[in-house]
Amino acid sequence: TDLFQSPDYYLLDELLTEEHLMIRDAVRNYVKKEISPIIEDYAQRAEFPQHIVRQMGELGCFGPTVPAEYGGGGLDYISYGLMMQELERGDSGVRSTASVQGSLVMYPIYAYGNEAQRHKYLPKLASGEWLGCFGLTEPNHGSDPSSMLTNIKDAGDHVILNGAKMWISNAPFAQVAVVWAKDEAGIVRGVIVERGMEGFSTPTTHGKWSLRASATGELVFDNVKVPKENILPNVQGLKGPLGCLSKARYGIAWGTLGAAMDCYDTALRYSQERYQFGRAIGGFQLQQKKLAEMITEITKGQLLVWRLGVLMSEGRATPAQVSMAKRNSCEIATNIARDARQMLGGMGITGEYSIMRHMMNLESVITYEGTHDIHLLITGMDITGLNAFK
Ligand code: TGC
Ligand code: FAD
Repeated sequence: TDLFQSPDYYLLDELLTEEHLMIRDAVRNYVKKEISPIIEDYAQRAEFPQHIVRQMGELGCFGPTVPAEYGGGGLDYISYGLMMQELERGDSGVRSTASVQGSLVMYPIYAYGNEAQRHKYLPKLASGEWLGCFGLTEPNHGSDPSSMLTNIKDAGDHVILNGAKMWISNAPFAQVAVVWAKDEAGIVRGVIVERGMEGFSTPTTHGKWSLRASATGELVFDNVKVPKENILPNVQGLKGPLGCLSKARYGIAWGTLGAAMDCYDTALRYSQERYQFGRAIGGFQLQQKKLAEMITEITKGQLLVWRLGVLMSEGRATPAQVSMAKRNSCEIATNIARDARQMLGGMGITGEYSIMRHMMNLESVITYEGTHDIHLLITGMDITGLNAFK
């Protein structure tokens, strides 16, 4: 059987256009040919497969919603979602690389940058010639980025950047970092920092049991001189980085469903082939309950992200709607991975199957881009009008 069946229990493919299906199948085939055969090995060795950056660029996975004149795909949000779904079917770390590049680096340069910045950075990021990273989280300020300490001070034709960011995806290999820092008035500004600027370093974070095939690091700024032309001119305040997060969280809502689909497909097939007590384990009610609940949650999740994609393409989706979908997809994917792993018995803990890797990856995904708790509180605030953060 095809390793990459997409569960489509409610015939949701009928909601997609020919173009959507073509894009989805192209990324699905790419993952099948180039990612799945190698990714377990890279994850076991905790190594980032650098060569896939160019490949994903060529396939159009970076900044698919950015207009074509800047190297993007000029596509709608359903296309973007489907790409993230297929990449994360392979590995959450691979999808992370694309989320960061497209939504957290290209999007802010496109949305908040000037023409010179767009032309200088976007085509090289879109093609994968350059890799980017996004620095918001700090060692002491994760869920509450408004308390960040990283700062810029005016020094004539440049600013002096000081501070440190932590848990930054792509950092060790990135040529470009979009960094959020406070100016002397305490206003959050976006700054494009380039590798090679004096005083800028990107130490690698070691010892992760999750997203092992994605490189994570710190960004350390020790009196870095950044030319003023590298400041993003068209946004001020926390809504700058939060606006990028809305795009990336949307992609994660689709992506984690891809990981869930892979776990479901694997467990379903295994349950038909594995015999105990003289029969396929899929014939036992306890295993059927797990599988039936998995496909039910995947189907509900697919409907939610499809509708959200339509609203995103129309420019009508609210950040709180994005939070609900990110939270729901991460939760169901995490639960599905755990159940699927159990269905494989001892085989489930090995790298012979993808499930344990997905399960461990999803612990990062349910934490980054706003933790599970934070997204619940965003929904709570939206429906009650009462702010639980402050
Ligand atoms: P608050 O006062 O609520 O908002 C400040 C301003 O921002 C606006 N806003 C948004 N705009 C666009 N999109 C969103 N999602 C927005 N959320 C809020 C808001 O309207 C306001 O605008 P204005 O004009 O009034 O100034 O801010 P707050 O300080 O109270 O914070 C609220 C909170 C807790 C929800 C927010 O800080 C938050 O989301 N915290 C979680 C932090 C987070 O998600 N960090 C992620 C780091 S990046 C990452 O993890 C990448 S992993 C990538 C990968 O590898 O795939
Ligand atoms: P904390 O904020 O310290 O939270 C600890 C616990 O407290 C959590 O359970 C949280 O839900 C809870 N909590 C916090 N506040 C509240 C509250 N008000 N009410 C109730 N509970 C609360 N960041 C970037 O900027 N760029 C990246 O590229 C990036 N990549 C990442 C990659 C990985 C592998 C990981 C693990 C993280 C990455 N992050 C990145 C950081 C990520 O966004 C943060 O880890 C996340 O926002 C949570 O922050 P924290 O880890 O400091 O946890």
